[in-house]
Amino acid sequence: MITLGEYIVAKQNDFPEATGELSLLLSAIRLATKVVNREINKAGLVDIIGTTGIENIQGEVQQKMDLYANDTFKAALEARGEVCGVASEEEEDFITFNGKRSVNSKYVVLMDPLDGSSNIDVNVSVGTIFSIYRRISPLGGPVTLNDFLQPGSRQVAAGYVVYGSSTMLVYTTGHGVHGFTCDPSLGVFYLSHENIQIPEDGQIYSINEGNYLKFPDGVKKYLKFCQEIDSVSNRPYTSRYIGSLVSDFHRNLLKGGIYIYPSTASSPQGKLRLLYECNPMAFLVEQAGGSASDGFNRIMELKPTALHQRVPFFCGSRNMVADVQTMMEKYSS
Ligand code: P6P
Repeated sequence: MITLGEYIVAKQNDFPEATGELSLLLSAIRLATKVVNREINKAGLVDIIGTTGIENIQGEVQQKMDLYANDTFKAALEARGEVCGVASEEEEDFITFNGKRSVNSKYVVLMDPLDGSSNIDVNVSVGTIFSIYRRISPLGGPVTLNDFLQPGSRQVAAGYVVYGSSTMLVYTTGHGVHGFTCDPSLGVFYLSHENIQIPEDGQIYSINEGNYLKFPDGVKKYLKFCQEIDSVSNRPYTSRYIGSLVSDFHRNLLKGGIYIYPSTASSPQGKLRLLYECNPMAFLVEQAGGSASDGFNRIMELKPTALHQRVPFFCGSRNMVADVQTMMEKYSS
């Protein structure tokens, strides 16, 4: 039984050039995860569920837990001094850390501190998503927006925490995808899923079919393909949609499947954010042997133009993403 901390250090020792800063950064995320996990597990008993009545930059009402998680991750990242700046779904602009160590650190973090938080009130699992880059501005100088607007292919690390029936942290530093499960009696994350690989074919599709009439024709064609009866290709597939990206992604990562949040007539760029939802999930799924696209292009090759930009998202088993991309190209109006 190896702990997350032991694993991070062991993997760091595999790379002589590693300075340990990324290891300390990942440890800061580990600490914040434990604090947030504790609060989520007692949500409903204390006055921490429900909404703040405040809208975030997205125009979505902030949940009390959104702000708690955001503040907890920011504090943990600032305290460790390994990060010079953070961008968050809950912050309109990026945050600069001005501590002595922070200004000379080489990493920036982008995060969705609590994705799917509206599910907390009804005890449905939620998650944290993070993405780590090396800054491109000079060490010691001011953090700039361009430090955050890097294509996903330049990520140094990415991961998520799923606060579900058990709490798991899953991350990659570009050398495979590894999952750690929290032992609540000790508050320790133990390695439970080393080198996760997503099946190249799956039988699960995850999409909000309530928006069917607003979907592009290529998505409509793909959904009908999923529902056809064909024993050779194990169709009809199974529809599973929790309404929590991290939970749907995690299940599909382990079992095979595809998650789709496409553009719709009312949301031409879809709903999910490129920088702190799609890019980290794309890094993880590619490291696990899957793929992630906007329906036409590889997600991690998109050049970001704004912190909170949205992008259509097709992510999961390689052959399933290829199938829907073929239909998107064939039927794109
Ligand atoms: P809809 C949660 O708000 C989220 O960002 C993802 O976690 C989830 O997959 C999606 O939105 C659900 O959106 O429009 O289907 O309710």
